[in-house]
Amino acid sequence: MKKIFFVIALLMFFDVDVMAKYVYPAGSTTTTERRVNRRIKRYDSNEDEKLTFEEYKKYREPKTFEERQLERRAKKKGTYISPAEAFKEMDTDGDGEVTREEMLEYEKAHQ
Ligand SMILES: [Ca+2]
Ligand SMILES: [Ca+2]
Repeated sequence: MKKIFFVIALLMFFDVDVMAKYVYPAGSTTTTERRVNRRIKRYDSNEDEKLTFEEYKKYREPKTFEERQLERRAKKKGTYISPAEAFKEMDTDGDGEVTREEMLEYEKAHQ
């Protein structure tokens, strides 16, 4: 039993997303919020807590082989949503920037 807690603690330390898969139920608010927060923190280059389209595009660029494959597969299946489409849908007040709340709403709607 002790071992399990140790593993969970390790996962918490290294990767919230990995932990989210095993500890939190899929699609729980906590997981989504963490993911959105982390994404904004990482790609918000001018640190105003909002993402412009330019900043969002950097997030959407596939960075690994797996991501490129997923993107290709989605395009084939017709489930691919372009960065421009997603951004437009997320930016509900249409001010050209996506806030944490706007992104969170979008993520919740697309789970
Ligand atoms: Ca920004
Ligand atoms: Ca907005």
